[in-house]
Amino acid sequence: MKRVALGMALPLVLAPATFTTDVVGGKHYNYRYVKYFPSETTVAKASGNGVIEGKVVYVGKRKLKNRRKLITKDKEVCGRGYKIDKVYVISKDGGVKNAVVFVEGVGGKAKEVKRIVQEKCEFHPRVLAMSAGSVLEVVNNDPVKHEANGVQDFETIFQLSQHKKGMVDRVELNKPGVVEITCNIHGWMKAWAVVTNSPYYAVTDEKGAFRISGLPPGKYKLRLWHEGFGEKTMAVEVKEGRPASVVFELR
Ligand SMILES: [Cu+2]
Repeated sequence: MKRVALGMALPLVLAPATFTTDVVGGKHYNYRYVKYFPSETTVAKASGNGVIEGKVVYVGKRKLKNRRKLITKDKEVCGRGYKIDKVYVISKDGGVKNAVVFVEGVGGKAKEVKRIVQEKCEFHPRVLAMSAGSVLEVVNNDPVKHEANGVQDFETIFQLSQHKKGMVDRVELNKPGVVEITCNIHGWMKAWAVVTNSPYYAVTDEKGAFRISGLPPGKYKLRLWHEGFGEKTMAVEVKEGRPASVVFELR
C-alpha cells in the first residue's frame, strides 16, 4: 500500500498533534483520543476456519445517480469543477462497492488501527469497517487545513482540526454503529466508518464481492449496511470445510 512511507514518518509529527477535550456539554462520550501508536495491533484470534463469501448486487429498476458537488475552495489542491458524491459505485454486472457486511455479535474483541486519509480533499477510503474498541487514525495528506468531523447517533464524537500536511489524530471508537464523517471546511467531503460488534466484517470491492474468514462453524446473523441502500440481514450457516456462499440483492 502506498501509505507505508507516510506511516513511517508518523512518529515525527505526533508531538504537536492536537487533542481536543472529550467532554462536550458536560457529557463524557464513549471515545477517547489516543496519543500514541498502540504498541501492537492485535486482531481477535480466528477461532475457526469457517468462511462466508458472497456478493452484493443491485437488482433494482431505478437509475441510480450520484450528485455532483461544486468545489468552492482550495482549488489548487482540491481541484476545479466538482466532485462526484460516490454513494453508488456499481459494476457493469450490478456489483455494489462499499457495502459493509458483518457477522452480528460473535467472537472476541479486536484491537485494530484503521486509517483514513484526507487527500486532494477527499477521504480515502470512503467506507471502512472496524470492530468496536479499535482506533481510527485520521491523516491529513494535503497542504490545506481539514477538519474531520464524526457524528454517531446524532452526536459529534470527534472533531479534528488538522491545519497542515502530515498531521495525524487517533480516535478510539467503542460504540457499535455508523459514524458519518464530513469535513467542516470542504462541504463535499464524505466518508463512513462502520463500527461492528464483532471482528468478522468486510467491505465489498469493485465487483461487490466480500469474504469473511476465521469463523467457528455455526448459525449466524449476517448484516449489511450501505450508505444509499440502508440495511439488510440474512441468516447464514457456516460449516466446516466449505465456504457459505451468499448473495445480497439490493433494490
Ligand atoms: Cu477538508
